[in-house]
Amino acid sequence: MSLVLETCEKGVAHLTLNRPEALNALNEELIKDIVEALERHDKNPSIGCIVLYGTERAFVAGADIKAMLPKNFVSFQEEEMFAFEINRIETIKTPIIAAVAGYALGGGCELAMACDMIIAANNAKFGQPEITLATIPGLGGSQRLTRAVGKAKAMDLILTGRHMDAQEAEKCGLVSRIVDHTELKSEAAKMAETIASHSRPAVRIAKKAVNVAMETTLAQGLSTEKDLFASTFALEDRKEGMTAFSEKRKPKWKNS
Ligand code: DAK
Repeated sequence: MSLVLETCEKGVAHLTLNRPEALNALNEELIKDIVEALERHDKNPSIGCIVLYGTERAFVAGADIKAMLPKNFVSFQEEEMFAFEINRIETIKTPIIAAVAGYALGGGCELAMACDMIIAANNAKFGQPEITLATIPGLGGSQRLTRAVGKAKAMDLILTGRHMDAQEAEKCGLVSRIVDHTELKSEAAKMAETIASHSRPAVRIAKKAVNVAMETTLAQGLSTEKDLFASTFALEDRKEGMTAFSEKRKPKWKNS
């Protein structure tokens, strides 16, 4: 049985991580199920956005420490553990929202950051506490957190191992918005449905454009944006969007 529960509604795939007894700690099975579900929904033309949820107590409390305990230096040289799977999330073209309540620590914070945006419940706690285990972030935390919040805050979090609350996470730009924990699901669904209501290929191009900004120089990014912008003019939907505006009606997307 999968450790990810799935429902689909109004063009949105809702994926709920279901290993509550270990606060959704990531093991091989859970991460495999997450990536398999993401890749399957990414190929489904009726899905325009994906939301990842945990429980109210924990989004994900990190990689499974008990499963990592027997590993040694050679294990990590010879096997990827699930670093490979986390990197596969980067290849998903459909936008992914991490809807975080409770703990998003270590690999959990890294999983949320591998998504396209994070919406946080007011009880969310983020952190990279690996230093308290005498190790360091290994699923992108030292890189993605630093890009998201800057060097000073990333150093503070990674070297102290402290948890950061939702307010601080929003203030430093890690999360896009905070909602009451009772409204996390409905607010995430609303946000996802809005994204899914737009032209699917235009959304994918917009996601690509923003991601380029994280990887390149301003000059190269602006040049890529120019090309991507021009590419939207090859879409039937672009013509429909501008025609519908001129005719004061709602656009009818063909997603082509
Ligand atoms: N792993 C395994 N079990 C965990 C867990 C984790 N990360 N977090 C919680 N649990 C389990 C607890 O052991 C406990 O299980 P039982 O004792 O009931 O069997 C249950 O979940 C409830 O946890 P607590 O009793 O501790 O609950 P509290 O409310 O008191 O505390 C807490 C919640 C989240 C503050 C606490 O559980 C905690 O500090 N958890 C550990 C957080 C942490 O250190 N996370 C970072 C882990 S290191 C890589 C791959 C992966 C990684 C790196 C590299 N490569 C492939 C290169 C990732 C590393 C990490 O994420």
